[in-house]
Formats: sequence, structure tokens, C-alpha cells
Amino acid sequence: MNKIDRIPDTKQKWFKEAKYGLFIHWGLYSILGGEYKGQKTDYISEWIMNSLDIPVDEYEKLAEQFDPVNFDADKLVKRAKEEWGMKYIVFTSKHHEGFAMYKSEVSSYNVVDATPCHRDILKELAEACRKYDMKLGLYYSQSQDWDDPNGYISKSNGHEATNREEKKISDFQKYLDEKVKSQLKEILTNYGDICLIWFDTPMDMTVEQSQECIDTVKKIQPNCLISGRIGNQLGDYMTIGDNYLPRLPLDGDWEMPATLNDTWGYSKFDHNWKSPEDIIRLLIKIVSRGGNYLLNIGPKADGSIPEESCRVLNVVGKYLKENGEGIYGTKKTPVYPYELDWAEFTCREHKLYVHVLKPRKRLELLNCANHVTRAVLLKDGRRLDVVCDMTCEGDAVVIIDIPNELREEKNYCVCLELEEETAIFDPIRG
Ligand code: FHN
Repeated sequence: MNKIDRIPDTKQKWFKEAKYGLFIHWGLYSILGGEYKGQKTDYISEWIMNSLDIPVDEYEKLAEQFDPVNFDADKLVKRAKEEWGMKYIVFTSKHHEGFAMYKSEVSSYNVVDATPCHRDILKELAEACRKYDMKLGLYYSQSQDWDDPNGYISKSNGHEATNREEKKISDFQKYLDEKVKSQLKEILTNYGDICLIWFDTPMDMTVEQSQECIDTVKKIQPNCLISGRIGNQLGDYMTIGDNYLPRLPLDGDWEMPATLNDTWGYSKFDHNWKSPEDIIRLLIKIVSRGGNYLLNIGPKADGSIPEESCRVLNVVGKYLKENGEGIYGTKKTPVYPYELDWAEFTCREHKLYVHVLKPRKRLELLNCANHVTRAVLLKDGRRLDVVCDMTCEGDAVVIIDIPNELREEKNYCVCLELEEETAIFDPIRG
């Protein structure tokens, strides 16, 4: 089968059921927070070295300031699991800046050797993940490395960042052999089970080079998944464009990486936060289209998490606590023929979940032709009255009465138990 026609299948239950993960972008760029020597970047903040053309030796000096006194891996992982409802965490072990957020023997440009804190951040996270039974994946920038003379430097933001371009082409293999593969071995050997390696921006990597990275990973941890951004369509699952929600359900395993504001790394200037309602709706849409939502936070240099991120994630977490049955482990949902601003749907065998996102007096699901045996409010198990009927125009309709005390409420989920295995949405007829 042509690679392009391949339907990605991780064959891993945890990935298919997880639905919601936490992305963490943290590195030296977090110290700058989008500003260097009085100059602001208007691009994503973790790209500041590239966007503002900061010379390598100047940028490297940032490490001397990295001392995250407020970073508490235990608290963060506990929170992600118990309050925010995430099922896995993906942490930047090395982003394009080239700095390792763990103790590396391959390069002293790492968080233990080059900073005053001498803390192995990855070790702290890995221990917390083990303690709370949280899956841990690692972001690793395999192509771009702005610190290594042989790493790629992208100009994809329209910015002529470097004069190192010729060299990088000829010596990329050297960087791959000496830094990438060796560092992959380190992160896969020294930190316990790693559920996935989140490769990114493959650039011009050849099929052979992508495969070399995969082989390096799988030889050490055969169950470790490979993100779509290994390039050449060799990933175990599809990684959708950043913040790009597929309009329709997609076949196979996929994940959408996304930001809470407009940047991945911490920025002092970006206050364009999505609302909890935005995130809840996005989560349900992604899940109903068969994907996982990998939602990002960008800790500050001191290790604290921006308050605005926590505020949003707390509300989403509350929704998941009450309505998680309608999210985790659900399946790709048939496309409902109408655009409703007050509802989104998810499903599993013999169950259709109606996520009610705006206040309603009653729920009318026009063209839903299922036989519903019971309607249950997920947050308290209360049974609701339900009728399966026909409209005077001759269309099937399911009607659920909403009790008075719920009529002003939004963000709750009703589970419809179905005689049929799957949701039946009739096509629109005139
Ligand atoms: O260039 C990176 C970016 O900094 C960020 O890490 C995102 C996350 O998906 N990936 C790349 C751009 O797609």
C-alpha cells in the first residue's frame, strides 16, 4: 500500500482511548518570554533565537539564568491527572534551540551542566509521572537544532536567520549520528517507559534518515510511539497541523497539537487566551472526529504555570470530571447533518452522548432515528424523559425534556442509551 493511503494505527489502546494530553513547552526561551534586549518577537515565543537572530554564544548564556525555583513536577503531574483530566504528558526534552532539558552526556548544553540549578527536569517529571501513573512522551526536535552547526535552521517564518545553510546540508548526517541518535538513546534509556517520541519539523529528512530515528527508538523501547512529524509518513499516528481542526472525522489514529493562546513557549505579551468554553467545544469536536487533543502550557522561567492557563484548564477539568464518560474511550462519531451551536456529539457502542454547550429547555435531535431506551444526565446519573418521535414533516426526532432547574445551565452531557449499536443520523430530505 502506498504510504500516503495508509491508515495510521498505533495498535495501542491507551492512545486510542486517551483523547486528552498535556503538551509542555519549556526551555531557555521561557526566560525571554518573547523579548530580547528590548525587542519583541511577533512570532511564536520559543522561536525567538531564530526570529531575532540571536547569536549562538549570546543565546547559550541564557542557561546561566535558568533556576526554576517554582517548578514542582509532582504538583504539576498530580494536577494534570486529577484536576485537568489529561491522560498523557508530552514534554520538550530538546526544542529547536538545541538545549537539553535533562542531563545529557552528549552535550553539556543541558539543564544539569549549564545552569545554576543543576536539576534534571526530565528526571523530576518522569518520577512524578511514575508516581501518578501518568504516561510520559518526549518532544525531540530531530532536524532543527539552532545550536548545533549541523542542525537545520528553518526560514519558514519568512526570516533569513543564518548564513550556515550550506554547511547544514552537507553535515546533517553527522548531527543526526552524533547528537540526535545519541540523545534519543539517553532519553529512552534513563527515564523509564516513554509512551511516545514527539518528533517535529522533519524539514528535508530523507526516508532513510527518518527510519534511522525510528529504529533507534524502537530498538530501545519497541512500544514507544512515533509522532507523524518524523516525516515521510512514517509515524505511528498522524500529527495534524498546529491548531488545525479537521472538519470531518478522520480514519486512523491522530492527534491535534494546540495552544491555549497563540504561542507554545511562555510569552509575556500573548494574552489571547481561549475561553474554557472554546476548549471544551474543541475537545468534543476533536474526539468526535476520532482524534486526541494535545493541549499546551508554556511554563515561565521560574517553573510556575501561567495563571490564565490554569484557570482555563481547571474549568475544562471540571467538565471532564462530570462528563468524562462521554469523552475518554469514545469512538469516531457519525456526522450529524445540522450545525448546532448548542450541542456536539460523541459516541460508543449503544450510546450517543449529547454535550449541551448552551442553555436549552429541551433537546430536539432532528433526523436522529435511533430508538433510545434511556436518557441519563452524566453528572448525577439522573434519568431524563425522552421521546422518539416523528415531526409533522415526517422526519425522525428524539426529544429530551430538560428539568426546570437545568434550563439555565450549560456544559453538561446527556447519555442516550440506544437499541442500535451506533448513532443513526438520517440525511436531510426536503
Ligand atoms: O516549530 C514548532 C513549534 O515551535 C512548536 O513546537 C510546534 C508544536 O506543534 N511544532 C513546530 C511547528 O509546527
